[in-house]
Amino acid sequence: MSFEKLDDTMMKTYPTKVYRKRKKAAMVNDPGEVKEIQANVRTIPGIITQRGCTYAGCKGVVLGPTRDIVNITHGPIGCGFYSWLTRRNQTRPENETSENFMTYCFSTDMQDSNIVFGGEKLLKDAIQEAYDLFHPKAIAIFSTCPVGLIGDDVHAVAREMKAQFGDCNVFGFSCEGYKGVSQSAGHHIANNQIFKHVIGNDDSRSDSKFRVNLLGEYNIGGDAFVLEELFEKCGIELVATFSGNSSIDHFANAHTADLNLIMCHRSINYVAEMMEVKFGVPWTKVNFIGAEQSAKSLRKVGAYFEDPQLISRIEEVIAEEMLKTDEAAAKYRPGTEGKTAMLFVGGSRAHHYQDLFAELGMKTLAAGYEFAHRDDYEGRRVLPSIKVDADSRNIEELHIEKDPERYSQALQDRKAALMEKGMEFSDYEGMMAQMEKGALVIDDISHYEMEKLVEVYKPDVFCAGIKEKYAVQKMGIPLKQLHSYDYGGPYAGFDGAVNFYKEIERMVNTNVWGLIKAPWSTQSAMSAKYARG
Ligand code: CFM
Ligand code: HCA
Repeated sequence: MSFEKLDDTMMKTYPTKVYRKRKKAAMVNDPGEVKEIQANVRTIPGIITQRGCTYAGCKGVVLGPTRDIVNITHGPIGCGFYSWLTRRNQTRPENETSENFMTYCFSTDMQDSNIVFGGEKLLKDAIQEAYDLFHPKAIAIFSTCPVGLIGDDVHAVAREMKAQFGDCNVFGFSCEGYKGVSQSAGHHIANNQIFKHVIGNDDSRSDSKFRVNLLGEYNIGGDAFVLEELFEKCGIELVATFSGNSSIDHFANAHTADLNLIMCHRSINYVAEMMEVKFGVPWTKVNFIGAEQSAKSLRKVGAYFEDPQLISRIEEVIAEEMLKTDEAAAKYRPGTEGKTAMLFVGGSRAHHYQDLFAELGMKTLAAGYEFAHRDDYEGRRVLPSIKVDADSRNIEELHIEKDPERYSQALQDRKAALMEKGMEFSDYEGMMAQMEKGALVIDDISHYEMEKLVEVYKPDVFCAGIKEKYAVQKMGIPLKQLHSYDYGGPYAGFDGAVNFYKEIERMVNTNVWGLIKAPWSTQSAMSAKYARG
């Protein structure tokens, strides 16, 4: 199938204006000549997108997995309810008496009268109630769309309550769902506030030699548990994970770590950059999805510390773990070799999981992100802004168009500082450079485009989320959720790779979905009836 043909079937049926816009977001990949792709722009109204909202990115994604912050959603109950553990982020409190609020859904449950007369009083009462009931170390407030529209000042409320309690950190997030174009704006807001209110509050540090943070690992299906064990085996101390299996205490002294390892760059690069500017902690990207990538990432840590003992311990661990993954790959590969996959997920898994499919001998025909930025695709730093230390907890952002001189000076300083530490300024691998020539790359794919892709290419497995799952399965193709992992996982690290191989081999060899025929595909009367509504 040529792309022209696909273009005809998939896009040309759009109205001209829509076609012109969508065409910029879809292309045939050439790893040798990575082209500019349209990303992080507003979804065209009327199109069914996979995307979520800013509130989801802030509350659900970045802060949600922390067990001992009482996370209060200020808004109508649905926002709190639908972001309540649906992401399958897991946690393990230190002991039976340790706090874990993740099983609760805290919300102010705004009513019409609060919209009309204001919701600040309601919010104060909710914060007071949470404090009286739990005496938590911290309470976070998350604004939903109506809060922004009526203008409740959640930050003023937070300051007032914090001063009143004296022993509880209270802070707010202006993460109204409509801000920005996707979840991505919510990540940024979350990163800024956690940096401003928490990171750096505790300077204590252990005397272990290799201290790292893992950023952008949210412990979906237990991924972080696997990585914690792996790091421990290698003798590497994990100071904080942002924010899988995490506690606010870990965040508070994260700045004492020697190195930041970034797993999901899209959601947390802001924290990494701010920690680099403010506390001098360098960062590098890692990928613990797939056996090869896990080994490569561990070696990267060894190389950074330049410690012969650590390096040889890491090699021992890799050799031991690889025995398991090689054996499993040999077992499952006969059932997966030559099969095809498509991956359309948020901002990093649509890239990372391609490595696992490659280990199964499977080809990725098409992939794309919901809300990633150009750098995630193109692999080069597209730096719209640079963060500099403004001598306070607020890191200042310089924008190239607003302040070109200071921007270029800051850029030079950043490059020089990194080179001094022996690190590259563009230590980066984007999705496109690693995908095959001829594969399709599509940003913010629409539901309609997805259906067309499935119709034309008939992949053996489609990877996406809950909104896509049943539509794709009704077309006879199995769908693996790469957000929640359905009910499976963990898939990270070596143990995770073994789980994934097994699961995918089972799915691509199950023909049950192909046996399903929707009644309207064979009975025209039925289709007419549904069309009438
Ligand atoms: Fe990063 Fe994530 Fe992802 Fe993401 Fe998400 Fe997620 Fe995802 Mo769902 S932080 S970008 S905003 S890896 S929640 S754990 S699965 S879309 S690809
Ligand atoms: C979100 C959370 C989500 C949604 C998953 C899905 C997640 O961004 O709103 O669409 O199935 O991973 O839980 O990405």
